[in-house]
Amino acid sequence: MSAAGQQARGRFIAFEGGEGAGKSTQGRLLAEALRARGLPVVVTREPGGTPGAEAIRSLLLDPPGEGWPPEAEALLFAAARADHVAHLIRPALARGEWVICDRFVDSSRAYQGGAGGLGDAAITALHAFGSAGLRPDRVILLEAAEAALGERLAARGAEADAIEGRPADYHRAVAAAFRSLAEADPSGFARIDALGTPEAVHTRIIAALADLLP
Ligand code: Z5A
Repeated sequence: MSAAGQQARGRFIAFEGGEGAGKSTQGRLLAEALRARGLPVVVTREPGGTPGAEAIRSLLLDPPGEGWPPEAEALLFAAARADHVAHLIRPALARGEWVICDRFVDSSRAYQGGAGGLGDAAITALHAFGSAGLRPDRVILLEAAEAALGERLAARGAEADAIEGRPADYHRAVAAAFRSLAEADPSGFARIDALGTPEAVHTRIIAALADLLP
């Protein structure tokens, strides 16, 4: 509680990057580090994080029928996010908790808006309507060369979902879109080299969050 007796708003950190960049691993390590400092932490993910959004996740990653047209896909991501923001993220922030989210709206901007060709204006308009334009306090963008991430994913050996299974050109366009989003907003994004041991990457992330840490 602040001196005025008001609960301070928590911090909202989103992890972004291509598949296999280490977002889940680094989200877990960050949560452990914050809890060790006595901070309350919620770890969540997109698409998903609430029962409604997890139901939409299944529709997106294992689509029934012939797959979603790009506009429907963007609407489903925005609908899942609206539920997640309303039922989990905003309440946790209002309680003064730190929210660590594996992907958020910048994934929609990079995948559906950039690689999918819908454009940034359409995605930000959906986000303004669905989630009142909520932005993370900082986006941690994990970046690495395509070949290095490919080796990681091959070692993990999991089956690709409907979006992971798209061609290499699509994933290259996603990486380029993330780069331009970060270049356009250098104080909102921290670009982190995702290569090295998980502990080495974690150290870089803590340094990139130093100004937000109590
Ligand atoms: N998507 C979208 O299109 N639009 C949106 O708005 C949103 C999402 C929100 C979600 O899939 C898909 O939805 C995703 C984008 C799209 N598709 N793609 N591509 P997901 O959540 O199931 O998948 P993901 O976000 O791509 O996560 P991932 O593949 O699990 O990757 P990750 O979380 O970044 O990595 P990880 O699980 O922490 O690590 C991957 C492997 O590497 C694992 O075996 C680790 O043990 C290993 N690892 C991690 N760190 C290291 C280091 N430092 N060294 C070596 N090995 C490591």
